[in-house]
Amino acid sequence: MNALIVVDVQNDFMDDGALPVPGAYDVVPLANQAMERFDIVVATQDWHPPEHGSFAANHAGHAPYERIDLHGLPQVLWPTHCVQGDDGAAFVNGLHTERFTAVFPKGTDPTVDSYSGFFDNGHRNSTGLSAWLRERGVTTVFVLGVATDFCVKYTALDAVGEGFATTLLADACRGVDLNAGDVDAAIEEMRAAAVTISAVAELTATSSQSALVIGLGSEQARSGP
Ligand code: VGL
Ligand code: ZN
Repeated sequence: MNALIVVDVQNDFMDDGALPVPGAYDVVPLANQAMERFDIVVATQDWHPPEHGSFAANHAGHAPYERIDLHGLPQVLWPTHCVQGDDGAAFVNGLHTERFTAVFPKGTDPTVDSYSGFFDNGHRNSTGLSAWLRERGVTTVFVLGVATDFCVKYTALDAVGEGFATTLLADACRGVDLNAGDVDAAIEEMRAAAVTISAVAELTATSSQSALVIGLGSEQARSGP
């Protein structure tokens, strides 16, 4: 069984949001198109309390995008974003949220950030996503959303770590690119970790349960005859 994981397609990550991801609005129609191909669609939702430790505003003398140590883990300080219940934390208008089978909030613990939809950044607490997927017979996941170089990357890497065959729908992802080249490096890191890099158009138009990917750009495809 396949599942689609839609990562953090929320107002604050859009082009005009509090933590803007350039081109993020382009993800919405591609996410809608991809969701039509899956019976199981899981959304992650960045869902921080106002006192969250990743917010620069909660660290006197620090500015957004500075790096600090947060309780023993490296942390990029972010503009205040995706505060629980605020409009910035809501899914983007026009995203077909009625196709979501389940939503997994993350980043609720103020002491640790949580980029991955599976675990917090310290890998101490699980969101329950792995168990939820396994209970439904899911063995293969497809990942899209924002940001390629943060939440998408760590979600895909954890999916592999949890034993799911994992494909990144790279055209339906956008990144922060704090330093030019971060997004490309993130994609290479995923590829090196056995994530297949593909695109929404490669999902077949056949039954959602048997959605197949040609696997363009995958190591397997490249090492073929
Ligand atoms: C994200 C930074 C902070 C993301 C979430 O969704 O990639 N990035 N919180
Ligand atoms: Zn966040």
